[in-house]
Amino acid sequence: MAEQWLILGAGSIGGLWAARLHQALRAPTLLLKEDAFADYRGLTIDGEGIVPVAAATPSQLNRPIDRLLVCCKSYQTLDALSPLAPYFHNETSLVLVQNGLGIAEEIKALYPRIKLYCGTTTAGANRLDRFTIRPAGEGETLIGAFDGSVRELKTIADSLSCEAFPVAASDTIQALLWRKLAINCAINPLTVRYRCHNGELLDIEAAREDMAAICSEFTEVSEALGRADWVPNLLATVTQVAEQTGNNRSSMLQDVEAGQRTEIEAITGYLCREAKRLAIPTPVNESLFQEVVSTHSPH
Ligand code: KPL
Repeated sequence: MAEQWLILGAGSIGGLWAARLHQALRAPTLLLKEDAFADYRGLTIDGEGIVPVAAATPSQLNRPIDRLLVCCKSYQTLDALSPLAPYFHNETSLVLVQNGLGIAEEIKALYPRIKLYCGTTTAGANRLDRFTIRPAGEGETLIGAFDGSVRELKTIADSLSCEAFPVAASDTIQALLWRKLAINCAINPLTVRYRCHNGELLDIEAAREDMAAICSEFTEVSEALGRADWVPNLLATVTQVAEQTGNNRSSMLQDVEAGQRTEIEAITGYLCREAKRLAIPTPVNESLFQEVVSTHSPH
């Protein structure tokens, strides 16, 4: 059935999304590695019980992939896609929803035939253990076409949308992803440097100074790329997000505390690579990148 989605990445968002689509009778299938598949008995949604989303390993697939939702971490994506590539065809739609930027370009270069969409979500969820997810507040999930073509965008967004996990089509997705990148650059690595909740950054003078410097470096790169109007008044926006998510520990701080690899390469690293290409100095972002990579990213 063309409507069915394969979902790669059973983390907090991918798992919650899969469970909601299953409950809405859309019959998604989780793609799991062999070891995870052996232990899999369904997803548990905290407070609701087990949701028996179907699962398969890439080696069990043996059929063309029509629709693939990718929610894994940026640094896992290319390796996770390679065993699936033999099943891609001209009509394969791939929707990428993850923190950071840069992976979509790599996917498009490796698999130019597929139809690529990108998304961003503010839906909240925490993973309690491998297959247990605690929903943490409804959010907005938006999806747009990677190359700007919108021919089937609405059909794709509708097929991923259900009452408990609403998804809408966006024709400004590149601007939204750029703005999200800016917010993540200005909050996530600082919560690692100062080991604090998002809101506490605003109470620490040195952190406030760093935040202002990150925003001004980000704005300079945005201007050089002709994207200044995607991030107007960036410091005010970041301050507001830090206040609104004041009690959160950022995803990067959570990764560091769990001893897991962070997404710094796709967040601050992406900005620094763009800045280098444009010969724009970004010393504050650069120092945070080095700090998080060297101290906290096991490879
Ligand atoms: O997206 C986030 C993250 O932690 O990755 C923010 C917006 C900083 C909220 O915690």
